[in-house]
This record gives sequence, C-alpha cells and structure tokens, in this order.
Amino acid sequence: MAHFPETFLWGGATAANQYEGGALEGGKGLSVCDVLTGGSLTRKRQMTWIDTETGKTGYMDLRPRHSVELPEHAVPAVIAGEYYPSHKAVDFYHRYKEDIALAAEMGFRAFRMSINWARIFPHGDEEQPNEEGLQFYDNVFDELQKYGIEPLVTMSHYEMPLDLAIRYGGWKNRKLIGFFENYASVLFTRYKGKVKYWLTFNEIDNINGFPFICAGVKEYDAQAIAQAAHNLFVASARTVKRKNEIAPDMMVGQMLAYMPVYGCTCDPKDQLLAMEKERDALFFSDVQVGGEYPRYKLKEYERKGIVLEMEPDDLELIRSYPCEYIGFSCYKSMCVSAQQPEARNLKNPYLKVSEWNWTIDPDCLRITLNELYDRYHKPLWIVENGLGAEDRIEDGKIHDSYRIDYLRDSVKSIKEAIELDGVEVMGLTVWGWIDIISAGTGEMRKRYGLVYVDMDDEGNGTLKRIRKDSFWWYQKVIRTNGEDLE
Ligand code: BGP
Repeated sequence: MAHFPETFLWGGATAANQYEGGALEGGKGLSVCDVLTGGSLTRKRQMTWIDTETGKTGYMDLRPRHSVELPEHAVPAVIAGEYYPSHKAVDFYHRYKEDIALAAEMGFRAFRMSINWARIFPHGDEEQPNEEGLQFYDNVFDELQKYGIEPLVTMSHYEMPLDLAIRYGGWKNRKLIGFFENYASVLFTRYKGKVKYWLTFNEIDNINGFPFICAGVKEYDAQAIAQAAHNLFVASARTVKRKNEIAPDMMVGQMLAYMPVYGCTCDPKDQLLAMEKERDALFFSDVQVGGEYPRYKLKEYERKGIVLEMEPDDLELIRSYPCEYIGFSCYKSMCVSAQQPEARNLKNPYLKVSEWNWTIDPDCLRITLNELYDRYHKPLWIVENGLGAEDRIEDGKIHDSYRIDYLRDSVKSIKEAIELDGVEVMGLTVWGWIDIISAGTGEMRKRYGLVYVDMDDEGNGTLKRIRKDSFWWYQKVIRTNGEDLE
C-alpha cells in the first residue's frame, strides 16, 4: 500500500469565529460573524440589526444567493438578550493551553486556526494594530512551538471587521486592498519565525453564494461580486509580494472550497453543466494561483455586461505574485442535471448522505487532488475535511464509528492520490478537530470533533473536553504515518 511522505502535516483545523470566543475582550472589534445568532432544530441562524434612527431592532434570514435586505437606516448589530455563538464559541481564547495539549497528545504536526482580523484591527481601517490582540496570538504560537506543532494560519476566515462592511461596503471597495495589505504586513513582521504557512481568504469562492459573510458585500449582484473578487485577487497578490519582502521562507496559500461536480447521467449536456459548475470555483484558483483571468470568465463578464474597475498594474501584480500552494476544503461532491439546471444537490444514487444531507463520497478527495494538481502543478493541502454528525454520550464516552469510517475513507483517498497518481500533498487538517460552532447553521449539534465539547445549541454546558473514539483512531493514524487505518 501507499506511503505518506515523512513530512506529511497531519493535524486539525478551526476558525476563530467558530472556536475562539472572547469576542468582546482584549480590545477586539465586531466581525461580520458576531451579528449572527445561533441556530438549532427549531430555529434558523439569523442576522440581527438595529435601526440607527429609531433604535428598533430586528432579525433577518441570511439566505444563500440573496441580498442582505435591511430596512432603511438599519445596520447589522448586536442586540440585547440575543445569543451569538461566536462571542463565547467554545472558549479557545481562555483554554488554548488545554486544547493545544490535546492536539499534541494526538500527535498533531499542524494546527490550522485563523487570526481574527477584528482582534488586530478592531475597525479594519486603523493604521496601528491592537497590541493585546497580537499578544494573544503570540501566546498561542509559543504554546504550539512548545510541542513542535506548525501553525497554519488563515488571515481572513469570515471575520472581517464589521465596520468595513458597514462603512465601506466590503470588498467591492478598493480601499480594502490597502487595509488588508497593512494587516498582512503586521502579521508577517510580528510572526515571522513563528508561523510558516499562511492562507489568505477562507473559501474565497464562497463569495458566489455568501457575499456578505465572505466579503462584507450586501448585494447579491454579479457586478458587485465580480468587483469584490477582483479586489481580493489584488490583495492576495500584494500579500504574497509583502511576504516575499518580509520573510521569503514563509508560504502563502490560496484557500478554495471545492467539490467535484458530476453529471447525473452520461448525457453530454449533464457533463457540460458539471464543467461549468466546477468553473464557478476554479475561476478563483485560475486567477489566484494560475495568475490570470481565464478566458471563459472574461467571456461571461462580456455577456453579462460586467466591467471591472482596475488600476494599470493590477493584472501584472496578479501574474507576478500567485499563491504558492493550494489549501482547500472538500467535504462532499455534487450532482447536476441539464434537465433541472437550477437544482442544487440532486441525489446521487451511488452515495449515502450525512444527517445534514451532505453526500459521503469516498473518492471525493482523490478526484479533487488530481483535478487541482493537473491544472496548477502546485502542492496541495487538504485544510478541511470531516463529518458533521450528532454525537451521543454513553457512560462518558462517545463511540463515533461513523466519523472514523468517513475519515478512514478520506485518508485512503489521499493515499491513492499520492501513491497511484503522484500528487504532491502537503498535509491534512481535519475540520473541527474539536467540536466548534457550525459556520452554516450556527448549531453546536453539528459536531465534527475528535474531541467532544460539552455545550448545546443555546450555549449551555460546562465546556468540558472529552476524547471521542476518533481521537484514539487519529492518534494511531498519525503515529503510524497513515499506515494503520483500522
Ligand atoms: C467550511 C468553512 C468552515 C466550516 C465547514 C463546515 O465552509 O470553512 O468554517 O464550518 O465548512 O461547515 P458547517 O460548519 O456549516 O458544517
């Protein structure tokens, strides 16, 4: 059977807005996620707002592919008496030592986390950073270093300062490029020698469906989204450039949300549609990694009358400073049919689904790894993969064999891509290695962890950490460098 390289970076992944908490401590400002309520079986996650003239407050559904339509004079805001899961999350802010010890016990070589942008620049447009915020991450990185664990740091994981969305309209405003460049420079200067691996924008392609959470853009509008994407690309290139100037041995990666798209039948029309759907994501890596706008996208912009505002050296910058590796999330695959072109998530008769109706596709990673490697020939890192499921505690234990089965198939699929196809894979950081808040639903019930956290959808619980069966399984996988998967 195949062998993983000795340098393979096994580990787990998290994001500040879902994990860290301490949202109103240490001088941190509000981020776009801090105005989202929790979700549960009986309640959807919503955004709260306040009317700046009347003081009236209210709730709004955040539906994918829809504009954020607030009443006139209303702005997203925190309102009294509401539960916001990001504010406490599962309290990494105060428990990082305990959690990092657990990660070390599993044998982690890499620890993916994000820096909460609003902790460093509370409003986003300040010139000087918040020292208390910087110090917090210094403490975290020192703790990781103690155990020889490499941090993998996302610079913006749905955590842009809320003010940048409210006052500047988010990433469609070119000014954000400068703010981000300043933020990136501060991080590189401060943490060089402590952090080697960086990711710029989490799941950048999710701007297609969630422009507000990804980019602070309220309008679900093709022109606004295209302009925001362009500004993100320029910011990405400038980030790589700054990194080269400050600490060239660090690496800046792209972060893509990817799922293979299958045509439901061998009707060529289904295959064509599948190709187009995959391009919705690949466009972002074509530019951010490949270094130029693909012709299919320029043609689409032309057809739709989309015109980008650019500065003369934008395209040259994008070409000269591509990301150096691709980090991607991959949980599931998708099935499309030309008969129902608008339908998403058609049932794939060959695959089972999770309790949240996400397909469980054992070949998903091998397919994705090959697709991305063939296209860009750059190293790849699976920075998110895992199974969201409801867990039950029996006698103080959690027997999550379903999660082990899912992860075993993932590791096998990666192994095949390495051994049979020769793909260059840097590592695997299992998503939500410790139970955290779900990004999509705001629930706690949707658990990905190898470590259980005692907390419910309303935020009640002791926050006690309990090792699940999958904890011991993953520990063994890491110890044997992926040889023993049973
Ligand atoms: C990705 C995000 C994560 C995450 C994960 C699982 O989209 O980068 O932040 O949470 O998906 O999604 P969910 O939490 O909705 O189950």
